[in-house]
Amino acid sequence: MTDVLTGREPVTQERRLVTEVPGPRSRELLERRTATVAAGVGLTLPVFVERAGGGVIVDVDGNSLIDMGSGIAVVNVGNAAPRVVAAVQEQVAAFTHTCFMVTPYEGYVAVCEELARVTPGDHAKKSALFNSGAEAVENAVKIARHATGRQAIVVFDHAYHGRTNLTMALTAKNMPYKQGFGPFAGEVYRVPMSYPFRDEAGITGAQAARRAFDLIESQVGAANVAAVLIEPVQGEGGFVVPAEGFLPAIAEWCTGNGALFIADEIQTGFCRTGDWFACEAEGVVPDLITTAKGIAGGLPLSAVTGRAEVMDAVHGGGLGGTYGGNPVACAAALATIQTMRDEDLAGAARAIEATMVPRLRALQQRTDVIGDVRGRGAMLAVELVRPGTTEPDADLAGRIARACHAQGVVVLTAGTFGNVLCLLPPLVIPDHLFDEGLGILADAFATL
Ligand code: PLZ
Repeated sequence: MTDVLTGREPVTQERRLVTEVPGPRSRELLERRTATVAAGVGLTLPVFVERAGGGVIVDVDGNSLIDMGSGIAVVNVGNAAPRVVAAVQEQVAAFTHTCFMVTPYEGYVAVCEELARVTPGDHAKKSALFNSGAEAVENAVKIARHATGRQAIVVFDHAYHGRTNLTMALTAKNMPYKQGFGPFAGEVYRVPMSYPFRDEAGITGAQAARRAFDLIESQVGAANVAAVLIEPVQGEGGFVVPAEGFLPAIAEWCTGNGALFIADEIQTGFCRTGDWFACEAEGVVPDLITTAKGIAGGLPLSAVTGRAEVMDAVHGGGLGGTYGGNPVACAAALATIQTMRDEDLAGAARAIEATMVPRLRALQQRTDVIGDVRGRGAMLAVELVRPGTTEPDADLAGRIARACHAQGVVVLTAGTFGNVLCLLPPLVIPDHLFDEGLGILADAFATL
């Protein structure tokens, strides 16, 4: 049946392989890609996409794959979600760009109003819109430095904040993100993360936070800290969920020391972890929050939202960019947020966790290579190790991922050691698809 909003046939919600993966047309396109696209641009699975919707990606050979990646936590509402498509079509036909700093438009303002409503805390908030996650993080740092008159930014082991010069400095992992790209920006200080699977047994969140404060206080000086920047659940670092109490302790330390607490919710935000934002799980209210990815159903948009007085500390003209808050991306964001609200996608993420975690734990019981099962909502992962140790096994993670890909299930890998298999399905994925996807993942463990 055609969709009333888009006039298109919805993508059939099934896994169906009609060629090997990748098929002949994808292989042809891969050859063209290799000849013309810079080698530095990474590639997880060389399947070229023709259509996508719900929990399915259809490739140019007619294969239908189960999407367990959401384009790295972006299409939380599903790919080409009908309301997003309709909103984009209407906006793109009305006007595509004016530059909000030249002649403004309502969509940008409405997105900032929505951000004030959905982000944690009931204080007065303001926002500024940008294009990419990295750009939002850079601007959060600019705002924090300006508002506090301080320079030091504290970040964590395993952190990922982007690939621009400042955000490379904020990102922990060298390969592939930083190798050969220096010199990096200064006044960035790294402290240990709470990583329950790899920390000494029994260390509490508060103790892990104290370990970080001791370093900050002795090596940076609390009075020099503009902001502590953290992903409440780390993304590219391997879906690391800090021990309970860690985030509240950091937020409290910031308040006590005149530093700002910046939550990078670019990957965790917009219902992914079962709340609008991951900070909510422990009642943490960040001073500034960066968002992107899930905000606009696949269109490029990002934001910094924060305490009005902090955001307004920057002089007029100090923030901006040609495309930031593009009207088409804003229309997509408004439709995305409304869809999340109407369809209770935070609840959908919690339901995914409730089904998936017991199955992943059962899988862990049947094999000796899964060291840890973790995550929250529809942001779940297994960390692979050599049997009987905590020694990372990146090679196995790669083999399992490739086995899933060959069977038409798109899974991702992450982690400082490259040994974490990640599941990030669209929140609208039908139960039967992620059930089938998990079955294929389990088979891969049984055969490898
Ligand atoms: N902060 C927490 O997860 C992007 C990176 C993919 P951009 N993560 C996916 C890759 O290999 O480049 C991310 C994130 C967190 C910031 C970012 C950066 O967002 O939109 O990719 O710039």
